[in-house]
Amino acid sequence: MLTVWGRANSSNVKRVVWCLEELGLPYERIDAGGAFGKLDQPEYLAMNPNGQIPVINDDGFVLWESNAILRYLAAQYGEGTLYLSDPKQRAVADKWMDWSNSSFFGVFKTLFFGLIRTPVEQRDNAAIEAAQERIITLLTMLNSELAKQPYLSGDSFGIGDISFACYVYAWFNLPVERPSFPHLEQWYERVSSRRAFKKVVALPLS
Ligand SMILES: N[C@@H](CCC(=O)N[C@@H](CS)C(=O)NCC(=O)O)C(=O)O
Repeated sequence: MLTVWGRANSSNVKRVVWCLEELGLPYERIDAGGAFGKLDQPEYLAMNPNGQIPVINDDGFVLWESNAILRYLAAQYGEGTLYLSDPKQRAVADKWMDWSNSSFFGVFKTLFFGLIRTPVEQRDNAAIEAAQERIITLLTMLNSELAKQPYLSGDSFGIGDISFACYVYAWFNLPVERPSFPHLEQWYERVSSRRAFKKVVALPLS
């Protein structure tokens, strides 16, 4: 059976588990990271020398980096559904997956870690405000893009949506002011109404 290592409340682990649920694949998830530790243990580092979650082992095939895992799972088990075979259509999802990890999370982490993991007296409020401003600029751009296509994977739901929606869940649950983004909100309504999202993603932030 396929095994996933990583605590349930990590956005990057949620991506992978959500994908497995969408594909209907049996899997076992083993807690690691955060309070569960293990990431510096030799057995763990032998699987992922980068010392982070998630990692999967699919019948002896070990893989880390959450977006690479999504691409593998979707190509191996969801060809034509979660990941399309046409290179141009596939590239649409790929673009948003890369954007979510680089442009978006590169800034969002300041907001998330600042507001959720840092005690009030230790917060860098100027950095948090600057990150909030930049995230609004990025989401304004994304909102315009979602006026042109229903999903980040193109015409239908796919791994581009799974990858980004875990961060958007966090955004909608942070104690920040949120301007109205109608197209983003409609997309979020579509993806968050999925059974697997409710089961895997909708957990308290920590
Ligand atoms: N680019 C990596 C990032 C992995 C990452 O940052 N993982 C975090 C959790 S989301 C981690 O391992 N943190 C240490 C911990 O949870 O103890 C991926 O997408 O898999």
